[in-house]
Amino acid sequence: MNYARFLTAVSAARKPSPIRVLTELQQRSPPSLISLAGGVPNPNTFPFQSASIALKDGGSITFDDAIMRKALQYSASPGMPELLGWMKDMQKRLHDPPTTLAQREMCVTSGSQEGLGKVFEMLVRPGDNVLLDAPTYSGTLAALKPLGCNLISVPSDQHGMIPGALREVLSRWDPAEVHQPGSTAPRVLYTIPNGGNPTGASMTTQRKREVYELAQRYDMLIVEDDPYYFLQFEKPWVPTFLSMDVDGRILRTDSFSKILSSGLRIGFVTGPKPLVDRVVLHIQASTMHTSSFTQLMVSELLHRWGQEGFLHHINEVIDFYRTQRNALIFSADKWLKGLAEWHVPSAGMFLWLRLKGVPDTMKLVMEKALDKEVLLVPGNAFMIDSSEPCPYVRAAFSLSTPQQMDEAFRRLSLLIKEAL
Ligand code: 09M
Repeated sequence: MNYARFLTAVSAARKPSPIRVLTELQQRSPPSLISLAGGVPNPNTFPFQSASIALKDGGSITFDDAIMRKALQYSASPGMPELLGWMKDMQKRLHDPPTTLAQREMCVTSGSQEGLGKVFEMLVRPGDNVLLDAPTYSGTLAALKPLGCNLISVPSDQHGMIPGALREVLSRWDPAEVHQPGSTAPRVLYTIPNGGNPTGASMTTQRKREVYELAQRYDMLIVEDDPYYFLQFEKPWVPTFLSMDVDGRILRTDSFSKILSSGLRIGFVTGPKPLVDRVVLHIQASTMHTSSFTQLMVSELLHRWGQEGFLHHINEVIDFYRTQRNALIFSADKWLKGLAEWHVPSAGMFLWLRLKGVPDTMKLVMEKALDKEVLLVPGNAFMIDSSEPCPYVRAAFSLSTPQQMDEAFRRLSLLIKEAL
C-alpha cells in the first residue's frame, strides 16, 4: 500500500531526532567506547532506592537496583522491549494478523487516548471527510473535531456500524476516482468494535468482513479502537479487524486501562510499520515515551503471570463485569420498563438508554437529576453536534454496587415520570 497519501503535512514533516540516531549507534559499539554523547541524568543522584509492589494474589513485584535504575531512566520511544515483546506475542496468539512481522509494528502509548490522538493527527487534514458511527466516545470527538475535519456518521444499531448504510454513504464517491488529486473520498474510518462507548454495541464477524471489504474498495484505513476487547462477556471472542487485515489498513489501539489499571496509562498502537513509525516520531517530539516505571511494573507482572495467568485474570475481570451488567439489566427491567428502551450489551461497561417522552436528556440531567441524587451522562456528549437535543443517557455499570444501581434506576424512573 502507498501510505504517503494518508499522511498529513505535519506528520510527513516529522524527522527522527539526531540524538536518537546516536543512541542506536552507541548500542552497536564495543563496550570500550567512551560516550560523552548521552544527555541523560545520572541515576545515582535519584532519591529512590527500590520498590516492592504487593499483588492481590499474595505475590509481589520487586524492583532491585538494576531494574530500579532502568525504571527511573529515559527509555526508548516505541516502548520498552520487554513489554512490547510480551504484547506482540499475546497479540499474535489472539489475533494472528495475516500481515508479516516485518510489515507490522507496535508501540506503547500512555493509554489508548494518546495513540488515538496521534493517529488522528497523522491522518486527518482540515476539510477531510472522516467516517465514524456516532454516537461515539467523547474523547474521540474531542481529538478529531479541532482538526477541522468533516465527521460523517454511518448509521449503526446494537451490532455497531451497518455495512449497507456504509455502502450507501460511500456511494457518493466513485471507487475508481479515490486516488485522483482533490478527491474528497474519506480515507479514514473510525469505530469501536466491542462494547461501544456509549452504545454498548458490538460488531459481528460478518459486519467486520463487509466493512473491511468496503475499506478495500475505497482504499481507506480503519482505526479499530478496542479498549473493551478484553471485556467481551461471551466466548468465543469475535475476530478483530486486525485479524482480517491482509492489506495493512488497520490501525488498532489496545488498552490495559480496563483490565490492569487506568492510572498507569498503558496502551498500544498496532498497524502498518510506516504508519506506526510516524506515531513514534510524534512521541519522540512530545512525551518521549510512556513512563519507564509503569512499563516495567506492568512488564514484570505479565512475565510473572505468563499468557495463561493473564488470560485467567481477564476471565475474572469479565466475570465481574458480566455480573454487574446482569444486575443493571435486572434493575432496568424492574424500574424502567415502558419508560425507556435499551439493548443488552455483550461487552464493555455501558448501557445506552433511550428515555421515552424525554426529547432532551441534557436538561433533565442538569436541572433535575442532581436534585434526585442520580447522575448519568446525557447522550449529546457523544453526538457529532452536541448542541442538538438527544433522548439518550449513558449508564456505566463499572463502579456502583448492584444495590446502588437499583436505587439509581428507581430514582431515574421517578425523574422520567415527572418529566412526562
Ligand atoms: N469516560 C476510552 N473512556 C470514558 C473513558 C474516561 C475519565 C475514559 C474508548 O485509558 P485509555 O486512554 O486507554 O482510554 C481511552 C478510551 C479510548 N477509547 C472507546 C474509551 O471508552 C476511555 C476517563 C473519566 C471519564 C471517562 O467517561 O468513557
